[in-house]
Amino acid sequence: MTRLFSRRGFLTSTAAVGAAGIVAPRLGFGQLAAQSFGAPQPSRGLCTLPKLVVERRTIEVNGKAASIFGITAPDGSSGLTLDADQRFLFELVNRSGEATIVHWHGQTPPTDQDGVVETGYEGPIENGETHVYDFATRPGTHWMHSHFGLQEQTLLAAPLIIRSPEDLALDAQEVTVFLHDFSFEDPTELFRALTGASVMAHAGTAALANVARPAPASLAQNSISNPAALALCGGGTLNTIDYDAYLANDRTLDDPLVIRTERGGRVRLRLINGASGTAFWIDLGTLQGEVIAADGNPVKPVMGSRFPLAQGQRLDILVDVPAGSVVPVLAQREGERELTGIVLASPGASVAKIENMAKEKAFPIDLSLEAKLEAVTALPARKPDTKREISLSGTMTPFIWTINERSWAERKDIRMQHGQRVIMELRNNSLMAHAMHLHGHCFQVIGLEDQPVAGAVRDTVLVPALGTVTIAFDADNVGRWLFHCHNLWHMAAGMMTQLVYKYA
Ligand SMILES: [Cu+2]
Repeated sequence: MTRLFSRRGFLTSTAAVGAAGIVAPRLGFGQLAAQSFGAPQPSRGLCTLPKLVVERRTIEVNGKAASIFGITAPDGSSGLTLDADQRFLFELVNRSGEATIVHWHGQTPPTDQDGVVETGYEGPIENGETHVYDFATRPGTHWMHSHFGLQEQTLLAAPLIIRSPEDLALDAQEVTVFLHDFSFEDPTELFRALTGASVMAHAGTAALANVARPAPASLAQNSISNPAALALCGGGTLNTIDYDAYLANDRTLDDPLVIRTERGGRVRLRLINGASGTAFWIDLGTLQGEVIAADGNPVKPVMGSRFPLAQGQRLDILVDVPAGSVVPVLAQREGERELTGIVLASPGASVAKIENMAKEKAFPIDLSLEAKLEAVTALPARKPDTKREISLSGTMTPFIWTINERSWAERKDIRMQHGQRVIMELRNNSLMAHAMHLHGHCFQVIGLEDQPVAGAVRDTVLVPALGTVTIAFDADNVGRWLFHCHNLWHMAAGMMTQLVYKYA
């Protein structure tokens, strides 16, 4: 685990490719698409490309072996770190034993390299097959995860860090914290307990919604007494599933990752909520941290010690660990007491055991931080060309979640024109919060409830139960783009649609 986020290996391997004078093939997108849909490909010289490998691995959770997925970088580490001047040029190799597709969350590639099957550009990568990806990177703290079936729940997910020249100049030790929720139950069983639906083995996540039927009352009753008990909280519902563990960099607080501080104790935390069904409060205890980026995009600094982080979101936080001290960086499950996290420790400081339960239950995550965030680089000022109202709805029983009253299977595409400034008012009519993620674009948060704001530029925003959040973006990346809730269970039960625009 100490090599988890090492980046040297990759830099060395790309340097070696360059030094040997081997020129990687630059495929046109037509070629890429053709290759994507074909039978298993012969190597055709692509062996010169660095490989990202999707495979199974085993970790220990609560003292038991757990078989999960992973995405392994060329240097053998989990996850990937690139410098901003490097293209994302990889052969994605599927050795997982089943079909998959991997989405580059936070990147804005051409639409046919987004790593999803639902928009129709790419087919699934069958076991043993590869896809090649080649696009300019967007700097920041991002991640990559399966967009296929329920694989994300089984940790087919990893950090994807792109370091800008400013990051490299910042004199701080970089520590990536990748949060997840874990269950020993098969995700298809968890989903069946929620919906009463069977799950097709070979399907994009959205296709699961095709088989999600309203659960008969008896099934809904059963699901509540199922080991995957539904956690009901107050009038609304906070957590869909009670997990067996909450992980930070694959570990629980029984045996957390301990990072010894360098450079006078200045640390840049790159926090990623890769959990499928859990939102967290990041808790720095008595220490004050400085938020400097949201979803990889710089924000004007905001000080604090407790920060909400919805599914799919990222926060970069600068902290100064005083000499001789130990600072747990904790993540508390919203509405509950469970904790996970890592430990920052000064050299020589002794690390005591950390409780894995907070003294008190956390509140639901909210917009308290969002309201303070302000983009360093806002969208250029211009008049909007079109405004859309988007309604988010759904219920636990039956377990069906919709956008504009339609599930993915029955969706009406949201159509716009290339070059438009688009405003979307996201109105949550349901009693659960939704972490809404737009593929292929960054949007700016411009309204929280009735308040106009000049908020963060990001790709995933929390819309609280019965709340309204307004976002603006420029339709500058032609194609078909998914827009969905990043609670995997909501997405699988229909909460996804598609934005569509062509070249004018
Ligand atoms: Cu949702």
